[in-house]
Amino acid sequence: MSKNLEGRKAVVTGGAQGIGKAIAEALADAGATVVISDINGEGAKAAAADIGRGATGVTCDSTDAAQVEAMLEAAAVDGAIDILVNNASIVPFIAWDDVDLAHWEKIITTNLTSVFIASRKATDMMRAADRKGTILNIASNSFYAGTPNMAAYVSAKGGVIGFTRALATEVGKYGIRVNALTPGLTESDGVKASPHAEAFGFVEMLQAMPGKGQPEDIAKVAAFLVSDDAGWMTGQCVNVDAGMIRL
Ligand code: NAD
Ligand code: 4PL
Repeated sequence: MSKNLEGRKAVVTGGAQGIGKAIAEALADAGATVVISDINGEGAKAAAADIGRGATGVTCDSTDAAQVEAMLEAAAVDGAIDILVNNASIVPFIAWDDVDLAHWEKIITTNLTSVFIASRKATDMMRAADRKGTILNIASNSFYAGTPNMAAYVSAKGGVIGFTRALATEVGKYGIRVNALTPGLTESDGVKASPHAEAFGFVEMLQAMPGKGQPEDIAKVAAFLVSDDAGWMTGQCVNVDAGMIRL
């Protein structure tokens, strides 16, 4: 991996484990200084220690605007960060008959409103500091597939893709890029510990290529999208799922 993120300051939300941790590691490999922000602060600190290379971990609930604003202020170098990866999410497995308003609101808040909160603050800071930063939002290919047992989640991820397109339009004039990435089913810590783990056989059948998606498979594409090599890409949603969905 080339050191194409040398000198960049990055924040990865929900990076204590799973795909977020792999993204944090890939950005650090590419030379970025990474802040892992997670509601699980102990996990964030442990992940940062694992990754090394100046990575740090902080406790931050992505749904709490005051916490997110303070976290981004603390992470800023000369007034802004360079890279924000909105990865923190709840990945529920819930039968449609059990989806009530409380579940719906919790998932929309955690998986969609959190993306607005961090993006609002990060782009305001980038503009004030005249920084051509970039945001990457982690959505899901379940938006395309309408995957069962996660109706609120699928809806939130669709919102994330819509917001990615809208925000790219709003901040493009400042040189700020905003993209999304849709992983397919991936063997993250969260998925391994959930009923989703039982879906790999079925999902592999739908993929063009065999195999279980790994956090590193997602992280490599994430590192590209936040690099200058993707400098002419914004408002895009890149699907990374061994060809399960062929857009
Ligand atoms: P995971 O459950 O392994 O990790 C999620 C992390 O987010 C955890 O460390 C958790 O503490 C943190 N988090 C949850 N709520 C938070 C909050 N309010 N504030 C801060 N941090 C919070 O998840 P994963 O499987 O690695 O998923 C990472 C991302 O990838 C998510 O956006 C998920 O929707 C997406 N995704 C995952 C898969 C998959 O199959 N694993 C597929 C498509 C998309
Ligand atoms: C295809 O985002 O995209 C299960 C669990 N299966 O979280 C996901 C697929 C899951 C997905 C996802």
